[in-house]
Amino acid sequence: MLFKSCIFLLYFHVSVPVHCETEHVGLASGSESSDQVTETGSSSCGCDALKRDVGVVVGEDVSMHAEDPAEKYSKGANEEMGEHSIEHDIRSKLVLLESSWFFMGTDDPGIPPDGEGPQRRVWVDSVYMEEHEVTNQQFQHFVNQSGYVTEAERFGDSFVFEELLTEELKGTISQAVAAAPWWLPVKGANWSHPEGPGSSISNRLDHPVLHVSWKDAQAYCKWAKRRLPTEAEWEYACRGGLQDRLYPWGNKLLPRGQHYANLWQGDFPTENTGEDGYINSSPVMSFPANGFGLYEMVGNAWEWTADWWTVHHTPEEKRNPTGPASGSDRVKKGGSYMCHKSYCYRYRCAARSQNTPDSSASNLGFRCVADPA
Ligand SMILES: *[C@@H]1O[C@H](CO)[C@@H](O)[C@H](O)[C@H]1NC(C)=O
Ligand SMILES: *[C@@H]1O[C@H](CO)[C@@H](O)[C@H](O)[C@H]1NC(C)=O
Ligand SMILES: [Ca+2]
Ligand SMILES: [Ca+2]
Repeated sequence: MLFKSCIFLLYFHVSVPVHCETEHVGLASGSESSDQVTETGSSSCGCDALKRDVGVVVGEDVSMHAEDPAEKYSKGANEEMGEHSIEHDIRSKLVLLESSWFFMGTDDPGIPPDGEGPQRRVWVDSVYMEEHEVTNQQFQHFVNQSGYVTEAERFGDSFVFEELLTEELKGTISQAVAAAPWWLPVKGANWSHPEGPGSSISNRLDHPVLHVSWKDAQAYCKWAKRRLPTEAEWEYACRGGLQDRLYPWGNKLLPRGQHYANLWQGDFPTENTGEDGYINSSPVMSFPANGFGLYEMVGNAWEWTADWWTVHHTPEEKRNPTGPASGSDRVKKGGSYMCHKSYCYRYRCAARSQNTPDSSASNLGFRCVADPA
């Protein structure tokens, strides 16, 4: 049985389309390993008429550590960037991504209404990318130095996945998102208290910072003398030098039976087996790096990009595209630890989703890039 939900969150007086996802209930057994999904149905938010029939690539199809990623770190760039009077530099190491053409998007979209296609030739200039998602500790360093207050802190709440909350806390929350009851607006949830009052990040300083809005991410990157990646830069980075592959490591979700990303195993949203080792976020660099030496490009935390959201893309080749000049939502990429194929097949490099810039949630973070000096 298939059905679909498009979720609109009421964030103050703004109606925020947070998810527009296909529910696929009653997966045939073995479908998880077949890498095939066919989605049909309709809804009110433009995500109707989903059809998909992706061929499976079998066999070992892994391209990781093609060469030692460490060779790609630019010592020079990392040191140079460190000069900007940021003492005790705990910003992420940067990995050099050489300028190149690559194929962005796909002609075989997993979720067509998301604007994953068409596949198009895109040039990106050389850029340095942080090797992992910005961590709680790094964000804490930024807050300590700058006194920055995040939007979730100013608003007084943020969205938390209900399975992470105690029954006691859940009992105090009446408002929920109709079509996505697993998202609860929790008063006092913020980056340093990810599940609200009583929770803390003290035992997850090396996890991605969460509950940060697009503006918060911008502020961190600016402070770090860096910036958010464009969607094109992010996708080029995700692909790790591979062409036409679903994931940063190839086409097979579980090469040699191994997990290459922190995703969801089990029946969403009620059963999370944590087969990959984590039911929540994981420490950064817990899973193998891609061919460029970048970690968790898919899974763990969704990552904000600089671009405004649109689902319309020209098939013509472009150089350093930056997305539309304006919009209401920003693009996020990579999926999160909450993504399961049955409802959020978005842990692919071509996949994309969006949120209003002031949105924050317990599965959304970011990383920055730096331009060559
Ligand atoms: C930030 O400040 C707090 C309180 O002084 C301190 O406990 C924490 O270690 C600091 N974090 C970083 C990353 O400097
Ligand atoms: C962050 O959340 C904690 C716990 O709910 C709360 O006590 C604190 O005031 C919040 N931070 C800010 C700056 O609002
Ligand atoms: Ca997991
Ligand atoms: Ca990620």
